[in-house]
Amino acid sequence: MKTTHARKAIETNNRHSKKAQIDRPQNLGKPQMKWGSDVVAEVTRRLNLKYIALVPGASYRGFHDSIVNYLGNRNPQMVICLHEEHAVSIADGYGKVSEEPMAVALHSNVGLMHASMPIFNAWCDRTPMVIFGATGPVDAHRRRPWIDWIHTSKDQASMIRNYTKWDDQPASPQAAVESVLRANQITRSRPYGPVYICLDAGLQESSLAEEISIPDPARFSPAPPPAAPHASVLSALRAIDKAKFPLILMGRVSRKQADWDRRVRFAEGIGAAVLTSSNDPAAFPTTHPLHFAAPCLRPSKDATVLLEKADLVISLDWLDLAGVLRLGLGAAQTQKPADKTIIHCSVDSIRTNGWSMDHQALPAVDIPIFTDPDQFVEQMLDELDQKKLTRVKNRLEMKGLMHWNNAPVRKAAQGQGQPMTLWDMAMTVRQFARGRPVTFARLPLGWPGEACEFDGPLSFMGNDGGGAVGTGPGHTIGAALALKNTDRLTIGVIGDGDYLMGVNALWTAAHFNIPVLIVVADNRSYFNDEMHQERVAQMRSRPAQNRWIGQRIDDPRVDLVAMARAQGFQSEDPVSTTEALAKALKKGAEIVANGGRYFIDSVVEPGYADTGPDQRAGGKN
Ligand SMILES: Cc1ncc(C[n+]2csc(CCOP(=O)(O)OP(=O)(O)O)c2C)c(N)n1
Ligand SMILES: [Mg+2]
Repeated sequence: MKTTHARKAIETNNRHSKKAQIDRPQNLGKPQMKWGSDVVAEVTRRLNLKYIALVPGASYRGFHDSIVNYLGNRNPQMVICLHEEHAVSIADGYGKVSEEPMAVALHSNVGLMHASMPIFNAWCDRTPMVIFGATGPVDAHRRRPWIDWIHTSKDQASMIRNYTKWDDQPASPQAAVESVLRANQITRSRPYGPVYICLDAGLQESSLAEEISIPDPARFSPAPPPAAPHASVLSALRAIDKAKFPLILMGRVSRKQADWDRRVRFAEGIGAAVLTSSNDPAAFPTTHPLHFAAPCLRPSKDATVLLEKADLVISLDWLDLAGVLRLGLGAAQTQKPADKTIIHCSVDSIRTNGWSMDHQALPAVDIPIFTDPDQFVEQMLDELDQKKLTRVKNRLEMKGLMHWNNAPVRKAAQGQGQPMTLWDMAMTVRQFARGRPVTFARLPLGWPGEACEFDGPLSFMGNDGGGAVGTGPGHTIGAALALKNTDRLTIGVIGDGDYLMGVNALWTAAHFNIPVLIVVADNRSYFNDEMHQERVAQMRSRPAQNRWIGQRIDDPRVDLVAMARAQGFQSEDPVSTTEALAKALKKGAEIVANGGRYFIDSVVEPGYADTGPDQRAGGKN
C-alpha cells in the first residue's frame, strides 16, 4: 500500500509525541465551588484520587466541567478511554499494582452497561475503585426531550449491585460529600472492591444555595484490619509445632515489600513448603528453596505431591481453598473434606452474597482466622520472635523433594524451521526477564509455571479474576500507569483473542505517554475453547477434528501490528522464532525505557505449554 503524506504525518506524530503536559485547560482564573458537581469534584480531590478514567457523556457533563474547569484537570486527572470497558479495566490494573482506588466516570445507563463486565472482574480481583455514574435529571420536569428520558433509569445501580461493595445516589450536595467519603472508606477496606456513586444530572447542574463544608477526610479513613485473637495465634503455633509437613498456600496478599519479606521470614521460620497460584499476584519468591512446585492454576503433579504430603495447610486467603484440596487430593468438598489440619486466614466471607458464587466451595477449616493475611503473618512472627522460636528449618519430609527449578529444564524446544510453541515463547520471555525489574501485568492462558520467576511483589499482577476476556490490554495499561516514573518495565503478555477484544485500550497509553510493552501470544484462535470442543466431541464420539470451527481467528488474518501502530505504538513485523522474539523484546525494552510503547506480535502454534511443550490436552478457562 502506498503511504500517503497524511499517513506519514500520523505515524511520525505518533512516534515522536512526547508531551510533557497532557490535556491542560486554559484561562481558568480562580475557580470557586459554585455547583453541585464542584462539591463532588472537591471531595474527590481531597481524597487524593490521582486519576479518573472515563468515556464522556452528557449525563455527567456537570461533573466533567468541574474536573476540567474547577479542578484544572489535576487530582484527579482525566484518563480518556475509547470504551467504558477499558476505563474500568485500566482502573483495575492500576488498583492491583497500587492497592489504591482509581476513579472512573461512566455515562448513564448505557456507559454502565458497557462497563459491567470489567466491574464484575474488579469485584473478583478484590480491587479498590470509586466509580462515578450519572442519571437523570431525576426531576422529570428538568429532562430534555427524548435523550434525557432514555438515559434516566430508576435504581441504576441495580445493574451492578451484585458485584459492587456499595452504591449510592445522593440527593443533595451535602449528601454527596458524605457519599464520596463513605465510598472511599468502603472501597479501601479489605476485602477491597468497586463502589458506585450515581450522580443525578439535576444535582450536578444545580447552583449551590448555601456554603458546603467539607470535613477533613482523614477522619473518615477506613479502620485497619482486625487483629487475630491471641488464642487463635497460639492455636496456629501449636498446630505448626505438631506438624510434620506444613504447607503454606500463599493467596491474595499485599503488594508491599515489607509484607513480602515477612512472608518469606515466616515460611523459613516455621519450615513450611509454599505454593503460589498463577491466578493471583506474586506472593512469594517462586525460586525460593521452599517454593518446591512451579506456580500453577490447578494443582500440577508437583503441587499435588505437596498437597498429599502436607499434614497442615496454612491458607493465606487462598482463592479457592476447598477447590485446590479437592483437585489435588480427591476430597469431595463438604461431603468428604481433606483429612488434614487446615488454618485459613481470610476476611473474604464478609463480601459473600447470594448472587455471585465467586466465594467458591466451602472449605472445612480447623483454625479459622478472621483477619488480613499479612496482619496474621506479622502477629505470628511477633509471637515467634518474642519466644525466640524458630520451628524446624529443614524438615525431614522435605529432604527428598526436587525443587521445580532444579528439574531438567526443557529448553526452548523449537527446531530448525519448526513453528514456535507457547513453551518456546515462554522460555524466551523468561530468559529476557531474568535480572530485569519486570512487572508482568498479565500472562496468557496456558503459560507454563516454569517461566514464572517472580522475585518481588510487583513481579506479577495476576490474571483476570472474573475470567473476563478483553481485559488484558486495559489491565496492562492500568498497571503501567501506576508504575509510570518508576524503573519497572511493565509487560502484558496476552492472548490474541484478549488483545483483539480490548485492543482500543492501547490509544489511551499513547495519549497519556504511558511506557508499556505488549506481547501477544498469537495462536490465531480462541484456543482455550477449541480444547473444550475437542473434549465434548470426544465425549460424544463425534469428530474432534472440527474443534477449530467457530474458534479460529483467521482468514482473513488480523493485522495485529497495524492495530497497535494505528494507536501510536511502535512495532515491527510479527516474529515467529525465538531468536526474533528475543531481539524484539530487547528492542521493546529500550523503547519503553525511553518512555515509549512497543508491541510484539509473537506468532505461536495453537497449543498450551503449562504441562510441557507437546501438551494439547485441556482448556484452561
Ligand atoms: C467475555 C468473555 N467471552 C468469552 C469467554 C470464553 N473464553 C475463555 S478463554 C477464551 C479464548 C481467549 O482467546 P485468547 O485470548 O486468544 O487465548 P487462547 O484461548 O487462544 O489461549 C474465550 C473465548 C470469556 N471467558 N470471556
Ligand atoms: Mg488465542
